[in-house]
Amino acid sequence: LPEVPSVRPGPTVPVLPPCPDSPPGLVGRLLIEFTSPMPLERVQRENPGVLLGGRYTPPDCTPAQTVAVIIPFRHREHHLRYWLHYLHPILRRQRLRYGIYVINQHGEDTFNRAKLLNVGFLEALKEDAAYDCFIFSDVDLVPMDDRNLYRCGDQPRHFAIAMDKFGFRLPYAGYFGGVSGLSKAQFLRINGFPNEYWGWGGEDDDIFNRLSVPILRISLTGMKISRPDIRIGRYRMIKHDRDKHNEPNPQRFTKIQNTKLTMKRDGIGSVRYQVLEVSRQPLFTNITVDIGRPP
Ligand code: UDH
Repeated sequence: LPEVPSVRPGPTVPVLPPCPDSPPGLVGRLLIEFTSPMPLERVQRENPGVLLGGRYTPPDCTPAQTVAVIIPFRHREHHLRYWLHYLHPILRRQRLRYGIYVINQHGEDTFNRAKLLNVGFLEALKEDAAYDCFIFSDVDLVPMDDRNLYRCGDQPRHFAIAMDKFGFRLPYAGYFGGVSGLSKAQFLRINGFPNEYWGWGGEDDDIFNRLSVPILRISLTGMKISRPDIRIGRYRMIKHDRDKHNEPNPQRFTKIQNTKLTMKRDGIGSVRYQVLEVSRQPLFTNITVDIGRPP
C-alpha cells in the first residue's frame, strides 16, 4: 500500500467564502468625464488597496477567476491616468482578483495592437500562472456602468458594445473592438490573436473571424460571442487625434478575408518579440517590448 503522508497540524487560516455572482455594492451607472486633470499621485492615493504592479485581491471573498487586464500602449500616459482612476475602483467593487498589464510598444515603428495583446497574454502568464481570464482593453475606453463585469464566461465576451462615439450602438454586427475578454482556453483555441496587422484597423475583425469559424469541420462548434445588455455595455472614449505611426492599414480588407487560412500559422504560437523592461508601478505593470516592424 502507498504510504499515507502525515498531515502536520498548522495554524488555521480562515477560508473566505466564494465571491458572489452578483457583487454587492455595485453602483450601476457612473459619471465619467475627462476634463479635470488626473495626477497619478491622486490615483495612487485613492487606491491604497492596490498592490505593486496593479495587483488586487478582494479581502472578503475568494474569486472564481484570476483576471489579467491587458492594455496595448504607446504614448498615451494621460489616457492611462484616467483609465486607472476609473477602473481600479470599478474592478474592486466587482470583487475581482486582477492584475493590470500595460504593454508598451518600444520605438516609433508602426503600431501593432493585436501583437501587443499576444505579448500581454504570455507575459502575464509568466508572472502568474494562475491567470485564467484575459480582458483586452484599449487605454481610452472607460465603462459607464460597473454592472459590466470584467470577467470571463463560457463564451468569449465583447464588453464595449455601446460607445459614445458610435452613438451608444454597435457600429456593425461583427464588431469586436475596444474591450473584449477571453478565458485562457478560449484564447488558445483560436491560436490567440494575429501578429501581422500593422497600423490601424482589421485586427479586431480578424479576431471576430477566428472566434466565428467552425472549430471542427464536421460540426458548427464555433464559439458564440456573448455581450452585456445594451444599457449596461456603455463606454466613454477619451477623444484624441489619430496617433502618429498608426495609419489605417490598407491591407486590412484583404487580410480579413483570409483569417481561416492564416490563423493556423499566425497567432500566439508564432509570436516573436523581445521584452526590454518589466517595471512594477504602484497601479500597473509596465512591459516595454520590441515587437519588430512590418516586413
Ligand atoms: N494605442 C496607443 N498608442 C498609439 C496607438 C494606439 O496606445 O499610438 C492603443 C491605445 O490603447 C488605443 C488603442 O491602441 O486605445 C486603439 O487605437 P486607437 O485609439 O487609435 O483606435 P481608435 O479606433 O481611433 O479608437 C482611431 C483614430 C481616430 C482619430 C479620430 C480623429 N477625430
